[in-house]
Amino acid sequence: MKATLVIENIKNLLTIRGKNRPRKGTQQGEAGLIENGIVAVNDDKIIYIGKGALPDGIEIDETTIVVNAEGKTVTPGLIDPHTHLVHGGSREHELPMKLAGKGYLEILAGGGGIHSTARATEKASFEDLYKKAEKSLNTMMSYGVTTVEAKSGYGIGSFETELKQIEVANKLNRDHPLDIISTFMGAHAVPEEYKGNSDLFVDKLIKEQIPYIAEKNLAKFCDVFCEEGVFSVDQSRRILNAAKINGLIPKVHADEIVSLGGAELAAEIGCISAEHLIGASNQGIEDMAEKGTIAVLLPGTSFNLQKGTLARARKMIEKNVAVAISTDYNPGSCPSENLQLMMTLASLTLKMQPEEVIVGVTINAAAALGIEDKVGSLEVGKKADIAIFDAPNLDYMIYHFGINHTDTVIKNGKIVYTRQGR
Ligand code: IZC
Ligand code: ZN
Repeated sequence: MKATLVIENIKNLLTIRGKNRPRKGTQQGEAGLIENGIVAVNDDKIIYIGKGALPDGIEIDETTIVVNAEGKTVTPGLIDPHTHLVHGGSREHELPMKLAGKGYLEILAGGGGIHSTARATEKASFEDLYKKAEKSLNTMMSYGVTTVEAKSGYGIGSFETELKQIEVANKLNRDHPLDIISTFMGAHAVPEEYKGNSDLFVDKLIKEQIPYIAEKNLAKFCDVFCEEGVFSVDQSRRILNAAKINGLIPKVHADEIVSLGGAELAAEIGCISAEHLIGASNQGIEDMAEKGTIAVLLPGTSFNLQKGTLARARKMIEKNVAVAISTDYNPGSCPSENLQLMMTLASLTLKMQPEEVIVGVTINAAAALGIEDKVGSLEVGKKADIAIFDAPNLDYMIYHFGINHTDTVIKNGKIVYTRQGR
């Protein structure tokens, strides 16, 4: 078979090969390293992966693109499974308040936070939102990311704004080289007019909005901000059950700030993943392990909230919960698109070993999005989504932090990003 693209002389090739399923326990640390590796691609698929030179039967000709990865590290394209990609405005005005001791939930309760982004998102035109999100996607791509999840949730009290956000994400999925997977998060904050009467808003979500999103096939997942003063565990249960009935796959922002029993709820509902989990209880972790709920941890958010609280990644790995890592890119609690930085934070603050981290941003992140059979590892037949980093090994990439190590990004077998001056 003819190769359209070959990456050769790869010092450290992290394949993450193995079964297409989330890695738990000791398997979380199995990154499938091949030294002096080579990868061949035909069109958008991987046709060979191994050591040294190409075998007979894989042909190259003058049209084949050959990339020399001498001294570099190659991984599957990174996957960011939790972002609030599409939004208007920014919230740097919260920084001085935060430094003066005002908490995230306090700012939200005062009509700021998510509400302030909702106002900016409502005002922004489709084109404005598209351009801003496109810029963020380009930044993510430059950090080696090839697939991104994008949540709605800034149309608080305006379903029209929710639809605008989702349509921007879905149009970017069609137009931009990266894959963008949409999540409906209508339950992100309680609209002003429903304050004190939030059950009525939950009714509206269940009876009108979720069925509409599902029927028009606008999103794959449905998420809820289950948090003190936002949506209670009971309300989240109702919303996520409605999502399931309508064919949307449930996810939940669980135990991010206050320990409410969100992890237990995620397991009870059969959510594909539970996100944040900073305050997840022992029981919640056990329940998630039993049900196979993936933990999506967001160490950049813990860093940015500066509360000194962290998700218990080691406990989760020990208990056989598959752990994924994400940016949580959003204008409030984590205004950063840099997944490489989150990899370092996962390692240094959550005490995850580099192999556990790379699994967390590849196959486990893919599994949190239900796409582990197509991406998240480098195997014959899988999509040729590949990142080349200018780092001699994985440990170096995580240890030398705060810079961008990306050399080249390949999406669907095509080079979509090359570092300037390479
Ligand atoms: O805009 O603050 N946690 N939702 C739940 C967010 C963070 C996004 C935001
Ligand atoms: Zn989030």
